[in-house]
Amino acid sequence: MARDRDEITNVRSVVVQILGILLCLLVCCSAVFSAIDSEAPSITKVEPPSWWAGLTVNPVRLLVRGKNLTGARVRATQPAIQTSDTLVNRNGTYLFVNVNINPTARPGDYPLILETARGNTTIPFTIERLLDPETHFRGITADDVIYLIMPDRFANGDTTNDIPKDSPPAANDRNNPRSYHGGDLRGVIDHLSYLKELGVTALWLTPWYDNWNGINQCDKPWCPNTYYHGYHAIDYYGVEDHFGNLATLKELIEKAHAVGLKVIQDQVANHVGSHHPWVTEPPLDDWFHGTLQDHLVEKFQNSVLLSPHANREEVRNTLDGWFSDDLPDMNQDEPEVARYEIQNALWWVGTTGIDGIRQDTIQYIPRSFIRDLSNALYRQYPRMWMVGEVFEQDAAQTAFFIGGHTGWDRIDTKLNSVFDFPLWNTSLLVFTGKLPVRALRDQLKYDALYPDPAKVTTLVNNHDKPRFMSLDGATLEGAMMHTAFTLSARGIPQLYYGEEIAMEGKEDPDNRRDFPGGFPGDKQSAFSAEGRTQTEQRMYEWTREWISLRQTHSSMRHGRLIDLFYDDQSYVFARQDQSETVIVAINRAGQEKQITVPAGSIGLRNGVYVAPLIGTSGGGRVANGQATLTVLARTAVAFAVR
Ligand SMILES: [Ca+2]
Ligand SMILES: [Ca+2]
Ligand SMILES: [Ca+2]
Repeated sequence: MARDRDEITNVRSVVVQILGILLCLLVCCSAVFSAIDSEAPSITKVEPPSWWAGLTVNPVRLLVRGKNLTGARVRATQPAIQTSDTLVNRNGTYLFVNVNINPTARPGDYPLILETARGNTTIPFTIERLLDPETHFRGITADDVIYLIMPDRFANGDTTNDIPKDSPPAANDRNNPRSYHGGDLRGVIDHLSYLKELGVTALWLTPWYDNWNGINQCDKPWCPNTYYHGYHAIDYYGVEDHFGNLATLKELIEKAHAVGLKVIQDQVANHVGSHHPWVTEPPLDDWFHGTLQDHLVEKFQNSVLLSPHANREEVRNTLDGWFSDDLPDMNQDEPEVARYEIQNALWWVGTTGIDGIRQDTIQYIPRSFIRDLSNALYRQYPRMWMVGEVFEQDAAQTAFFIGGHTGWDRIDTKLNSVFDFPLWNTSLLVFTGKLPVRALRDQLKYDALYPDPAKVTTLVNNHDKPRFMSLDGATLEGAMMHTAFTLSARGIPQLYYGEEIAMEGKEDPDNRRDFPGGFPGDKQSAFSAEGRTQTEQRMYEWTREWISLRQTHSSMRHGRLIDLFYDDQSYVFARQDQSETVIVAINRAGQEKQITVPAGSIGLRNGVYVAPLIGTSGGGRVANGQATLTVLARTAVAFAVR
């Protein structure tokens, strides 16, 4: 028995040993297989995901994000496209490849095959149908009146997107002015008729790029906060999930176009958000100016960008520094970055059919890149329009950045328009009683600096500054004169949502309150006359009338601006084109004023009658080359010749 037991024990131990070896083999082999598996290439993002046949930019250069891309080759699966010039970054996490598209290629799917020694994978890529250039990409002119909307704060048309899956409740709290409030693209679609009725012709939406859904906690006064405003992109090709998706965006643009409203996209080529995946894994070492650990911090010494005498260090700080130490600054001097951003701009235009671009913080982008971007846009879309945010009170600086002339650096940015912050600021000061009214004329004389002052974009206000009604010294009459002046001066006027109902709001984010009536549970709706208070209705009607006046008088859109009279309390100017003359008179004084203007100097014959088009002020007959106009207290009047 003992021997038997020993034999059994021996047999058992042999079996156990064999099983052990088998198990070991199995474990080792699966480890080897999984090692091969984990080293196979995989991709998570393709930018751009689509392009067009016959475009001026061909080949298009794809940026592919993934893993294990070292040594990758990329080949096309159909003869209509060819690939070339593959470049993979040091970590094998990003691959660049040119895709040359035969101009006769038909729209459809054109997947590419990516191969390495460890395996292969597919890069999805499609060729899209071109949108009709007659009804898209139409550009913006002085015939337009722009209306700025912050989608999160205008109207909530779809409550199902209010809290995305990965977004904590605190990030979506209407009680926190720095949280998402639920407004979206559907909300804009739902209120197109309101905008149409007001008379505006173009909508500028603050950025719709996908932003981070989380909430920042910090010990600064601006925390907790979110990126509801859209200026901190984590995906240059994505639509913010709080706002909708690409299909909703396309629907908005098509529906806006159908009722005669153009759409302007807010693009941010200067920087991305701090949560962008590039921040920890940049596609190239010089993708940004500096790295998360080591970068310049923007000191906002903006005038060094204008001065030919600035030293290199202060210029680099302003151009390359990270905003608030937080926003990774794109390096457009790296050709791959420049190409990526130009394609991105063209992709949004081609994909959605937008009519214009507002370029954020444009002065912190190299001027040579502004020029290259402008050229690429107009080469493909000749009517396309871009306005740059050069947030300066010095007209020399805003004029330096507009296109149509060459700066001391021998660069013409080709930029269509810049916001006229100098005139806006003067107007705010005048109509809150801090400057004499003649300051308007004194500011306008610097139009000498612009190649074509009619191309600047004038603004009533925007989302970065307190609303008129919350300024020190503000009155409803002041707001009305400010709006009338902005809508009748040269340039392309831009309104800001809520100013037309005299909304209040101090510094950001108070100036971004929800539009009344746009959100579930709102007790009052300013979208209809019945819902507006008396003050709101008065401001709304006034704004609508001045827009209408502008739309029905070509001289107010395209005419020369001619000074007729200016003193501490009043300013009178003509807008005149070949077909007509409109005279605009502003009287800030607390009493009615008789103002005599040199009507003969602008070609008005003796005997004609200058009659008010708006308001109840009195006109006058031209005699001896003069006309005496009666302007009531604290108002603006437009007169035409009868
Ligand atoms: Ca919503
Ligand atoms: Ca998001
Ligand atoms: Ca920059």
